[in-house]
Amino acid sequence: MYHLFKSIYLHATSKEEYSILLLGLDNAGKTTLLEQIKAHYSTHAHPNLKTVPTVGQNVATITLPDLYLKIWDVGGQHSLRGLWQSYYSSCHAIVFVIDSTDVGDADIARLAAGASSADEEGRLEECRLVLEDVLQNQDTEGVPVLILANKQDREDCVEVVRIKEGLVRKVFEGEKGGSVRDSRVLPCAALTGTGVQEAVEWICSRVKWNKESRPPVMR
Ligand code: G3D
Ligand code: MG
Repeated sequence: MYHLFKSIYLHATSKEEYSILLLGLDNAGKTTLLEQIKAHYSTHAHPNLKTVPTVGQNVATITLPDLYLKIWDVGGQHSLRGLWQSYYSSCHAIVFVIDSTDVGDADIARLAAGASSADEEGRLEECRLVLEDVLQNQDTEGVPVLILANKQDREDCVEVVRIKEGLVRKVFEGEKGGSVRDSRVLPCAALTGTGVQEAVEWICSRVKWNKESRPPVMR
């Protein structure tokens, strides 16, 4: 009887926990985004916006009314990207952060037209290859992917619609786009916090939607 009551109690007091992986090139704004999310969902924290290049990982768990999100910010430098795949099989959603000031509007137009990328100014080609690599990995199959066009507060940013049409759609619909999955492109400015709540809301709805194929951990 004790065990029955204990398991009923534990069931009633526990919540689902989902792991979210923040990916993207170095300097895209992943750590800033994590700090904004932490500040937004706790009552007395101010975001620590003085980020330094991430070596290793930052992790934070935020508490929402009906679930926990455990968010992993793993370094985006080239040398650290090899570590990403060890997180794929246990994550419930991926957030891929793009620096909208470092992909070049003219470069996107060239990519959309199928031209070569020889004279790019930004990191569009690197960003495309890295995103393709994430989508192609079999451990990310079926995982919802949110693409965040970050730094939309800057005047020199490329608009979200251009990133969506010229880069993301091309990658997702290309032969290296991987399996069919839930995906969305949203604008955001991690530094000011604009778009952060919308991003978290999208993630929550999609991990719940996908929970039969990627069940949460109960905490
Ligand atoms: P990373 O973790 O993806 O490597 P960081 O990136 O979060 O460390 O951010 C890299 C730089 O981009 C930081 O500037 C940070 O302030 C800036 N940044 C991040 N998000 C935004 C944004 O939405 N808008 C603007 N304008 N800047 C942003 P520094 O100068 O510290 O290198
Ligand atoms: Mg970082």
